[in-house]
Amino acid sequence: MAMAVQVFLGGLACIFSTSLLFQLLVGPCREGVFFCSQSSTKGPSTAIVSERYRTAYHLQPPKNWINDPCGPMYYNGIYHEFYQYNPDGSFNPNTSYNIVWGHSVSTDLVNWITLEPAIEPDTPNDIKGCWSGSATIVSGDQPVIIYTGVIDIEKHQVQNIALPKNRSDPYLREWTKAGNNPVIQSGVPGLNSGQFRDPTTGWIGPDGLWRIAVGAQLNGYGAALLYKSEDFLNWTRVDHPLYSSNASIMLECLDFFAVLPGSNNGLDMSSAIPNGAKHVLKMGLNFGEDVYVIGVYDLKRDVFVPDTDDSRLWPRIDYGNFYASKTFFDSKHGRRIIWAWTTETDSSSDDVAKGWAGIHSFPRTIWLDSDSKRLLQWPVEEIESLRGNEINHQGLDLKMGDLFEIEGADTLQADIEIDFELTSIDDADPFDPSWLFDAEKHCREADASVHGSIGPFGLVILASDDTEEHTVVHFRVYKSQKNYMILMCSDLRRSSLTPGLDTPTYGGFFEFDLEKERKISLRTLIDRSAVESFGGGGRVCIMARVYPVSLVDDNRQPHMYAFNNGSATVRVPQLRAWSMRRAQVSV
Ligand code: DQQ
Repeated sequence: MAMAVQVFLGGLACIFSTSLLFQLLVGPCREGVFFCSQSSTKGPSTAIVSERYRTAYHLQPPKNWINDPCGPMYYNGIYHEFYQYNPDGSFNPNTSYNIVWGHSVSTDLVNWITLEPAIEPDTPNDIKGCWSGSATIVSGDQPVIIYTGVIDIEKHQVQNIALPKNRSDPYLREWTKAGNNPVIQSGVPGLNSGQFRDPTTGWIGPDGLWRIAVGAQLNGYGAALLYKSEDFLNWTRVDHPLYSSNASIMLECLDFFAVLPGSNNGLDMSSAIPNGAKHVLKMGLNFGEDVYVIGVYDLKRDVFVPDTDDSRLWPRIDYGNFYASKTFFDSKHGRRIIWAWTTETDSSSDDVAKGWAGIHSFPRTIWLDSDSKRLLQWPVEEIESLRGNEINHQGLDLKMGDLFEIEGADTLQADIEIDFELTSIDDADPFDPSWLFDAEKHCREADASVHGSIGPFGLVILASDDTEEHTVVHFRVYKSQKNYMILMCSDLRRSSLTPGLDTPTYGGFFEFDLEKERKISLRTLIDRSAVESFGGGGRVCIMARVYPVSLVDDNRQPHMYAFNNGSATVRVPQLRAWSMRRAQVSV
């Protein structure tokens, strides 16, 4: 390939283009590639314990361990986010039985005030831990939390209610547990009382009664048990589950909500749901995968009927490090918002040394595509208040092997929006439907260094000067029988030279009508150790955690590039990148 090296100077688009440089940046370590250092001995083992990795605009409390988001709600002008929190340190409190509901409040979903924990294990109904749950605003003005209490060291579980002590406190700082707790006990034939948790937000059924679902293991399978109540305090079980599946032995952190195809207005589950709405059941499968199923809520039978029962084809809410997600209806803006827990991918001793572990993904608006096949997600627009100086490029042509350095933004804290326009789609490689069952494998095998007809193209971010460390987010385009299939990957295998980190390759496919729309968009939020990407307008989302040694060792800015390594030239009609200011996430 011809050697050409270009840089962006004084507003002129200049592009690096050498096969060697290209391989150096995006290829995984391969034998015989002289610059590729497989060994990770360069990085000090304590490299992770650095303030440089602490995120600047993703929610986390000042210190300690957090996991699942719990009971998010908007009430009287304030957003509330509760979360599983370990008051004793930055380790997983699973065996110390002391997990509480941490509490943060915000007026804009960007800046947060950390309050005292809202619910702590101090009654026989939750003495071994206050686990996940939800908030419902009953009768328009009464917030009610329903959560799982762990009652003994065997981790038997019951469901409890907590109410604000003083509704006129704008922050709802103190919560009182209901006198009739537990409001729901296990006691169901075939139910494993050690796998019975995470009650959903309530919704009103056709008979005017409240309903909630509780995740469970029933007769060895995952089930969403259904309960009804007139007053939200006294609950009776409906004799059949809302849904059950053998896709997992347990359904964790259920979420059930209605959506209108093609409309990004959210629907309030406490009100009547308009005709034409679909329902979504979000389930945590196999203790680590958040999948969703679109379907119909059959009001007569009071069951959820999924559009497909084939669990192998259920899409993930996010194909990366993203679990225990929870949505809520934001009545201020009439939208539905989702967020999730994102783990650290270092060791637990590193977490103890850092003094913090776990963040929440940035809040995203979530809605249903017009064809009712896919949920779309996009960071809430309030994020734009953090945008600082902007870099803007137009009309770049990326030929095979081209790398375009994006300079001038803070590459450690950035928001990048880039469109890739396909000049020709005739030569797309054929799609093999079996790839749908393991997109990650496909991302590993056909990584960014492997030429394709259309793609790979995307971003190389958090790259060290010598490029030995870098993270790649990229697309490949395939032609299927009916349409085009786009693979989106987030490849972390070279994200850090520190040994012992979990550095997977994440991936997901989405269908896209390239005949109609030739542009595939990529938005990536870089927040130090968090890389949160939205492909195809939010059809596939991938959250990732990375800890490049070079950030700590050199204390300098990493590099960021747009690239193309497919035969077809890809146009970039528009590339915008903003430096992101630090939010006040833990005041
Ligand atoms: N985390 C909570 C459980 C939930 C799990 C305990 C999911 O309620 O099922 O911290 O991460």
